[in-house]
Amino acid sequence: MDSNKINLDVLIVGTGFAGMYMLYRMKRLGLSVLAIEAASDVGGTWYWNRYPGARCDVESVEYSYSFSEELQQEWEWSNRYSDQPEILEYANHVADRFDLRADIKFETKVTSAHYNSDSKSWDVETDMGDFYSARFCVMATGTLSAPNAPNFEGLDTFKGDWYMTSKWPHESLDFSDKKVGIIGTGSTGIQAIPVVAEESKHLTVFQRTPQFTIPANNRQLDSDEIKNIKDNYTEIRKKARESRAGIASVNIGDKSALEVSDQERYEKFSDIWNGPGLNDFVASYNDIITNLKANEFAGDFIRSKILEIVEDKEIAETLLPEVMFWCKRVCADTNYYETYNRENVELVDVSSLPIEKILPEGVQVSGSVYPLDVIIFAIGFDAMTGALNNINIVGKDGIKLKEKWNYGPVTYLGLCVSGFPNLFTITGPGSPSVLSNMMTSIEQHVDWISDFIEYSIDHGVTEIEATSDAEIEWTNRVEELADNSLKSNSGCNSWYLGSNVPGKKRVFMPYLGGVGRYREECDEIASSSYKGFILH
Ligand code: NA7
Repeated sequence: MDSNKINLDVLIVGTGFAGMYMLYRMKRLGLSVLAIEAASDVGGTWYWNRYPGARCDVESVEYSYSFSEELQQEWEWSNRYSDQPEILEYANHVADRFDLRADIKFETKVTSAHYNSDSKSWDVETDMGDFYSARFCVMATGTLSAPNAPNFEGLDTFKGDWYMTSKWPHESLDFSDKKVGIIGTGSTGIQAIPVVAEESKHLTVFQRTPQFTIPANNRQLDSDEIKNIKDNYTEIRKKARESRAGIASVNIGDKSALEVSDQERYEKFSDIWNGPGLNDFVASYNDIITNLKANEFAGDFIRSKILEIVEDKEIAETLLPEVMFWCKRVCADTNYYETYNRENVELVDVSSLPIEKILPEGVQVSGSVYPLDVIIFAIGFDAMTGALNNINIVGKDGIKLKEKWNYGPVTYLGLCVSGFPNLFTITGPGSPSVLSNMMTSIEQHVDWISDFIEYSIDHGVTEIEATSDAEIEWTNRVEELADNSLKSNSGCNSWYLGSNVPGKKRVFMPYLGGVGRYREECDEIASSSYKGFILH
């Protein structure tokens, strides 16, 4: 094995937006670096999730790299929220523009990574039989990249075709003469349902938990708007980096929802519903996500919209979310509730009576069979830890990361783990990650990791490791923030808590303090010669 081993300074796992930027930074440092990617091309999430209607719900001008002024000036987004093909085109453009592909090994999965305490490096193996020894290993494996496989009794007997939204085929599919069923009404299902309804003969939606969704109000960007953004990019990016969610365009209200009249609140919610939409809605008042009453106002407004939009009273009632607003990730949609007014769309409530089994001819719920030619599974991901745990990561003294995280992930800053030296996790659990504009958080993590690697090289440091004390203190802080939030305390289930994966320990995984505050904490640690780390 050793004779075939390739030595590297840095090995990166994954080439979504995190891995691509990490690769760019490492190349600029002149290090020997390789990125390993399971897909046949770059793009991560945007490579895999090609389902109809896939679209970003952070505005494209902000869901884009800021590290290159030339790149942000030359790239032209067509829409306020670009669709998956355009975002993937952007990822490809970046790969070409910065000549990244030469240092990426595609169609290869990293299967294991063992820390070698003698060489102070990571021994990494792939499913293609490659062996690498890398001083630093950077996990850019994504936070929503390990899909939950459909585990329904009888699926193997189904006579039609079935697809997972997260592994959508590359060829186009024609549903025009098909009876299609979609299982799952999270962000993915809510984006896919209106489009599949238009493209299919009949659509049956199997809904377990109704979700809150707010119109995306997507539209084309005009040239004046684009010019204005490009002229002001420096300010926009700065504001995003200092904000709570990593988005500059969100205007956080300075009032409590409790201090205004019902009429004023209704008008404000209506304006946001018809205008900026999702992210501004969450930020409309300063206590929507902290005060139960304020939160109820937001939830009640959306419930009233559902009753107003959906013509059939019974269907409307079935669509009303009972959970707290913002407990699950709030979705952004295009014509979602309106879709239930179509004659070819049927809604099946599988909350109290779950899907029993899949038969050759369709799906059975409570003894009734829904005949289908196609089933689409939009049933979510093993979020934040799934992709990391799918790799056999073994640290010092044979500790396995998966076992260390049996009771929930413990990290220092969501970036490093004690017992796993020279290993970094981009947007890992314990960082703002999925609660923010991923681009803002990815760039911040990559910059911080790159600076740390450069520092260690400049200072002759060969091993860096988070201390156990720093890790415990950080993990407790993440937990405290969660304990003080409605998001983890309202009794609802969400993938943030891991409660969508059977057997997964229920722990609120992301850091809730906001990206601005988080960045300050990371910067302070870096400027104090990396407090909380042991450097050898
Ligand atoms: P989500 O948000 O986890 O949604 C998955 C959906 O699938 C959700 O409605 C689930 O219902 C439903 N589900 C899961 N298992 C079943 C079974 N067995 N039967 C019926 N329904 C089921 O995943 P998404 O892909 O939509 O979104 C993930 C994130 O990706 C999104 O938030 C963005 O950040 C991008 P449940 O709510 O668990 O009752």
